[in-house]
Amino acid sequence: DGSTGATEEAMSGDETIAIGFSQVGAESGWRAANTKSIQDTLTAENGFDLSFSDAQQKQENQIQAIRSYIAQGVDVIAFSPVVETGWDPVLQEAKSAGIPVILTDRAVDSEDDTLYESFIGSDFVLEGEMAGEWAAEQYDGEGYKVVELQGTTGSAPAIDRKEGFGSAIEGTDLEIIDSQTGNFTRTEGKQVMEGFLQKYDDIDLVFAHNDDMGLGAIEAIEAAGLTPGEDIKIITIDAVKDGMTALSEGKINYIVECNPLLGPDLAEIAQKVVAGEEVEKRIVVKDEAFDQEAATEALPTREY
Ligand code: GYE
Repeated sequence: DGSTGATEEAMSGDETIAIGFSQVGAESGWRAANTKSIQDTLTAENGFDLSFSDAQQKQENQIQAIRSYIAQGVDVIAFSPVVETGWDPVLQEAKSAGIPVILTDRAVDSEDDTLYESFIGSDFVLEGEMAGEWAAEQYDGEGYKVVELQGTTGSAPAIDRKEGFGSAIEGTDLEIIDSQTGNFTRTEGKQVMEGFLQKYDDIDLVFAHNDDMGLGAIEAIEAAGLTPGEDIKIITIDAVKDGMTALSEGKINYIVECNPLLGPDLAEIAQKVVAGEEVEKRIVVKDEAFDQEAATEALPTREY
């Protein structure tokens, strides 16, 4: 009857979770897929009222967004920190306001782990190690020169992927002859690779911290009259559609996956946190790796 319906409506109204999400930016295909996953999951239909903001890869914009979510009095704040350090003051403000914080994708470097409830994301060190192990297998007995395109300086994936790769090739004949940031974008990846190609004529392999920078490197290599995937091998991380397409065409040689579909885990953890339930402090997303054949097979059903 009518009154029951009204009660149900009032109840579901009460349960709507106001969530503020501060995204890193729109720097890559991975980021676009991550944003879509979050926006498609944190919907009114699923009981969320989402405020979303894009920080354009600037920490000050993220701090400002988090402060405005605190002022709005949302039920929960989630964000993907562009860099690792410098978050304690604003996280302390959220804590004082009684608003729980969930980290997605990237970690913060803080000694106080009571400043957030949970961190959902991939193990970037492991991704770097997987990339390094594959690179080490490419060694042809003649010394092997590697250039590295790093992600955004100070970001968790750039720090951890560099570390993982470095430790996996330690003690091998692979040598990282140069390493610079391309800020996770195609444009900067291309620019940095152009510089490397002018400086060195003996590059064997490019390790790019994401697909987009690898795709930029392909453009630079082709413009220099070389064949990507043959004259210079390329390994990247992410496995988004454009990267997987280049892999299936043989322009990239190997990709370690980083799953961007974090929306469903975030929704679940946010519901639990708001309901006062215990949640796991660290939720590790599992990743695979692809060679040309596996990419060709996976592409038709790939979601992102
Ligand atoms: O690899 C890159 C994006 O934080 C895991 O950020 C993410 C990284 C991803 O720009 O493409």
